[in-house]
Amino acid sequence: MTQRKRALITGITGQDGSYLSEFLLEQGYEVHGLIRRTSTFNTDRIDHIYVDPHNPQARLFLHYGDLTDGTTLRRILEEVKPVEIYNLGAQSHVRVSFDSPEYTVDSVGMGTLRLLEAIRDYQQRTGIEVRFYQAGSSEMFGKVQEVPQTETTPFYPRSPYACAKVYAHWQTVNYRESYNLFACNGILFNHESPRRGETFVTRKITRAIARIVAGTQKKIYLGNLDSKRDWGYAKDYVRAMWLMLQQEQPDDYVIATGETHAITEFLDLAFTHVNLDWHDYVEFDERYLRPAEVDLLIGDPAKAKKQLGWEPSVTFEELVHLMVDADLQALGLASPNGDGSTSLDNAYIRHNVGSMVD
Ligand code: NAP
Ligand code: G4F
Repeated sequence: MTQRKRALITGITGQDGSYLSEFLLEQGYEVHGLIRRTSTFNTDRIDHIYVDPHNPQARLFLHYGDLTDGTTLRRILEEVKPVEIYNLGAQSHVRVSFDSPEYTVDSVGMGTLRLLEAIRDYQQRTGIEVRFYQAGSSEMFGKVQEVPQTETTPFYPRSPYACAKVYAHWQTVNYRESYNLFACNGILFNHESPRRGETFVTRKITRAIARIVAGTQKKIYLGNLDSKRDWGYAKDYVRAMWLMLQQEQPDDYVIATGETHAITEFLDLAFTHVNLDWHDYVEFDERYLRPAEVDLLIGDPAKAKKQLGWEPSVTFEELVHLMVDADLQALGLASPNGDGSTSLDNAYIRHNVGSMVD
């Protein structure tokens, strides 16, 4: 019997880690994930695919560790012996990175270096090739030098998070060129889903809508509504990560939809989906402003399309609707009826919301 391919994922408990785990399990992989020890459970997004490791059917295994702890990374590599490593772990919130710059740079920048060093050492000693994926970000383009952004657009990072991602990007290139490591940078533009962290703007909006409809929230407080993002669906984006590691040669790829939308457009689509007007609910709060903003992101995914055969499968409107539907459903307010619309009783919404905002 041939041995299953073994993958290691840092950040397995995050949005992308959970979708990538599902995807790799479907492809027949044995999946190992690095999880942080926390005082409360942090495995909500992967609980549904976790099987007790004593069960012979188990193919998902979790290991305590942290990207700030190089010793553990080395030990886990020795134990797991993965052939593919996906480095998704990060303090990934841009606004928070201004409050915690050192920790952000340690986990995002130095964490990547620690992992690359561990892989270099492991590969040199064992002769086993390990393929490495680095979760790069469109935030690296920051104050954009070109529209749309491609693999050759110069970086101009505008936050501690983005600076750390640029560092991680170039270390990945450097290990590829210096040590012949099969290392790829994905430069992924914003990607969202019902599993998106609750403090990122899209999920903050869709979650608030569900609570407004439920009558448990009256207003939503947001910062800068003028910035534009190239938003795609996370499930599509994890497929691109895997495709990069299946190529003959390691390379770097922009993964994006090629469309950009303002936050106000997201608000429009999301609120009108439940027959509400966002102007009645959105308030400004300067706490959500950033010391420096990234105004416009729009990626050109032509290289990924040509070389990986990758294309997004979900439109912006579908994405917004599926996120709103999922948050409504989570509160027992609606169930998807297959055509992207909700089976919400609009009279019920008007009744509940009306009584709240009057
Ligand atoms: P996410 O939901 O915030 O997940 C981040 C993951 O990293 C979580 O599993 C988190 O663990 C883990 N983590 C945080 N600090 C860590 C540390 N010190 N050591 C080990 N693990 C740590 O992020 P995501 O949206 O899935 O994004 C995945 C990766 O892609 C991140 O590197 C992000 O920066 C990058 N990226 C994301 C986007 C996007 O639009 N989503 C776009 C471009 C790039 P806990 O669950 O314990 O917190
Ligand atoms: O949803 P955001 O926090 O995402 P941001 O900053 O674009 O970063 C995300 O995407 C990156 C890829 O480009 C990833 F690398 C990164 O890890 C993360 O996943 O903010 C989007 C926009 C910003 O312009 C922000 O200023 O929304 C604006 N915004 C307005 N009000 C807000 C809010 N953002 C948040 N999080 N919360 C607000 O209340």
